[in-house]
Amino acid sequence: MGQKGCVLWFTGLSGSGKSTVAYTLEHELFKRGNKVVTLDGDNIRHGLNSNLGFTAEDREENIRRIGEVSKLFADAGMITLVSFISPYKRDRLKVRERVGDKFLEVYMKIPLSVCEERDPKGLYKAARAGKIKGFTGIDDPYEEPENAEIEMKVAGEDGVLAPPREMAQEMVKILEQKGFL
Ligand code: GGZ
Repeated sequence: MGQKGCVLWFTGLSGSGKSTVAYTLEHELFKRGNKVVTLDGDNIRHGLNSNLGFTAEDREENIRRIGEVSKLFADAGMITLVSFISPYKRDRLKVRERVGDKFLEVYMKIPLSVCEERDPKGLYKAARAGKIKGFTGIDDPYEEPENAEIEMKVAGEDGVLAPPREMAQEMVKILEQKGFL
């Protein structure tokens, strides 16, 4: 099978499609017979990190623990898909240094206006209304990656997203080219 463990670290705003693309990619890799695991808010923030909120300190600790867990999985040979906003550059850099050359950053470069327009859980609306404080992109910063290995963008000015399956297939190609598959 020739698989090498790695961490595919999805970063981007809430509603940018990180988890959708990660789970679509998980499915594609599973079909190919690869060993793959996905970490996201649903399986981490409700369990291992259930004592953490959204202050800068808590986000830092959230990302640190997720970085350590993803390193363990990658070192055990798993393709490890990780989907968190991870808004602070410094925290992402620390994980990158800790994981080493198995680390690939995937920036879901979707404009705030598009994420806010989609607002699948009504969180942006609540943040604008002041019902959620410190919401990323509204009153807490998102520090954009400058050298992400992979960038997923909207096409054209109308903000149309490529279907998740196309993005996932593109990522499979990139993983092959980089020698992880
Ligand atoms: C950002 C928040 C916040 C605040 C709750 N800021 O769309 P979602 O709902 O499912 O994704 C968001 C998720 C972000 O958790 P992460 O662990 O990815 O964040 S971080 O990497 O910054 O630690 C959103 C929800 O939690 N959510 N409050 N204030 N997102």
